[in-house]
Amino acid sequence: LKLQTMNLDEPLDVIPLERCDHPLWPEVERVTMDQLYYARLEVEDTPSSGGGNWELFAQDGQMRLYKREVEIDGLVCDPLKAVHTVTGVTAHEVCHQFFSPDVRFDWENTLDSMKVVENINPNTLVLHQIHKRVWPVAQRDTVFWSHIRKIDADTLRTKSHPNSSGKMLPYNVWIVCNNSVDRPDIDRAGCQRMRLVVSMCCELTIDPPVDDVAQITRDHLRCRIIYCSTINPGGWVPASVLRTLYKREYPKFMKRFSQYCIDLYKDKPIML
Ligand code: 6CM
Repeated sequence: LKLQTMNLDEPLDVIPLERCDHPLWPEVERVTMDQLYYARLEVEDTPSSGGGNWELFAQDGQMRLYKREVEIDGLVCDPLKAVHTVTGVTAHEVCHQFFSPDVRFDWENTLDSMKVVENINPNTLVLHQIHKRVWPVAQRDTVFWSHIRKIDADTLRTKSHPNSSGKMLPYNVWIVCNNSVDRPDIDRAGCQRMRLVVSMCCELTIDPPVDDVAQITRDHLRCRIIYCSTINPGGWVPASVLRTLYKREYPKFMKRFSQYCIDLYKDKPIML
């Protein structure tokens, strides 16, 4: 097991893992890679914000949540970035739980229903979700593709100064990317359709480093979870209702979901 250092702030070249003829595939590739790059930028370095424009709105131990206040056509579409570091789980395990529809209701509590409407390939699904109604606004639904992939350390290459930041290269990185898709054919069931771009990017570090993978125990696993979300509510919602909801629900989600993963895997073999 070779652990190196790299500059995590440089753009990344990532080799596509598989080919697929589905018409959505070029978008899946592009958005997933964009989200990987965006997630791994430190909050101070996000170019679209002019740098350092994130507002820290919640903090608890290792967990930090930031937002930028953005309104489009009068609708709150605040980008959110949540960063948490947990021990005892791998990037693969955390992303697997976030991706897998089979366990969605074990940790997700904003949903009334979820249906897989298309299997693009084993790593890519299209889902229709109906979210719990929030008073006093119309109920929302979403239709989005969801894609999971592993980014090997070898496929993460920097353009220059690979060791300049002195950060340890993760053992591996996994990402799940969810992105809305236009599907007017899917019945809204009386809901207003929201649009979302969501990613969960997980960086696994082996700490302390070991010479042989066989020596790794759960005590060596340090997983940095970076969750990014931008939701367009798609129709009228009072700004204060939405911002209050996000401020309350996102920290709860980050804590609940990460603890769910830790508890689930604590006595199981490690899935690197
Ligand atoms: O990312 C999360 N869950 C994924 C799997 O379900 C998926 C869903 C994203 C939707 C996020 C919606 C957030 C707001 C939900 C409130 C209920 C709707 C009211 C709308 C009023 C306009 O990516 C975890 C989502 C955690 C949310 C706290």
